[in-house]
Amino acid sequence: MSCPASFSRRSILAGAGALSAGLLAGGCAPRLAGKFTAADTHVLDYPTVQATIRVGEILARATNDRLGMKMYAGGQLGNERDTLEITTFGGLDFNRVNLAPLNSIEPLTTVAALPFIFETTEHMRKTLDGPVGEEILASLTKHGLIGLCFYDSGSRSFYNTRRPIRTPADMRGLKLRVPGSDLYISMVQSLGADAVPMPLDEVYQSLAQGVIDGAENNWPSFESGRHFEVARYYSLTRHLLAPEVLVMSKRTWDRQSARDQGLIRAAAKSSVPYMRELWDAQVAKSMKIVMDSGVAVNEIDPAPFRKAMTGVWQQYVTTPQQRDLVDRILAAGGGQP
Ligand code: GTR
Repeated sequence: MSCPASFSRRSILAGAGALSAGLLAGGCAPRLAGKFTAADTHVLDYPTVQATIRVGEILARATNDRLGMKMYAGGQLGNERDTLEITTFGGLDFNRVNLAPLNSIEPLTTVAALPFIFETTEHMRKTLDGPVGEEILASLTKHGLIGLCFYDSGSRSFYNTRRPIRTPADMRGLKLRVPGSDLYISMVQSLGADAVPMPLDEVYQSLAQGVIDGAENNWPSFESGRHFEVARYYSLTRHLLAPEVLVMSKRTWDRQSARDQGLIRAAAKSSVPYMRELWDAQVAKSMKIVMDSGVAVNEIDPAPFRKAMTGVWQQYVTTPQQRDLVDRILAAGGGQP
């Protein structure tokens, strides 16, 4: 399987991460016989990476090594938008991404990325483990992706180099990085800040050089990207509990036997509790590293943030199917946001 030439060129032009010359030439991950390829933007010991590797291990065990997986971690194959495109074309088999890059591809994914839609982690887990989650995963099929499972991503909050954020007024004039998603841009703008879409791997440098004042992310990403070394204010808005998602290329999927498809789905599902265990431990570890470094962490009153962001819901929830999902998520959490 090879990637279309036009895609390779685009990846190269986009400077797709730290690809080796060989990978760049082909635009795809090299394949080992019988092994699937997988990509993740995070470093090897990050929970999403470890959980995806676990999927490969389960498959290898179940098939006596007939199936398996080679993981390209740390954004080796490019940022999430690039690797998603590669996955769609079948140049990559598995890809673990955040929902953000999928927002512009599939409107149903925006529902789980609405600010303050999930009350708690339990609410998020319960909803996405059930029919709502399955519907969102299934909506990816028409885009050439098989949605296998959701992984935790904790809650995202704002950090910056300038000041603690206590009310939306404190955000005015700040240049804040967001992932490349219109929804994220609108969220940040609704709070009065300037949104700067940018791949994750450019954030540290941009913070250090003052190109941006801050960003928003969960504890593990704030810590593992070393952003906390530069952005010394972390304000716990917890505006998003949007999950991560593990997808497979539909092209690869269609080549598997029904039995192997069943094994793949089961392996992905069984990696979820493992991921959550790793995730909870990682949040505690990252929180300690950040706190010990002396970052000023503050709680906020979420009410004015929720209020300022209601327009975002109106803007992005536009179809009956989205409204239905929103209603079911809210009902599972006990009512209105
Ligand atoms: C992280 C997430 C990544 C990526 C990143 C970002 O929390 O795990 O997949 O989306 O955020 O902000 O780009």
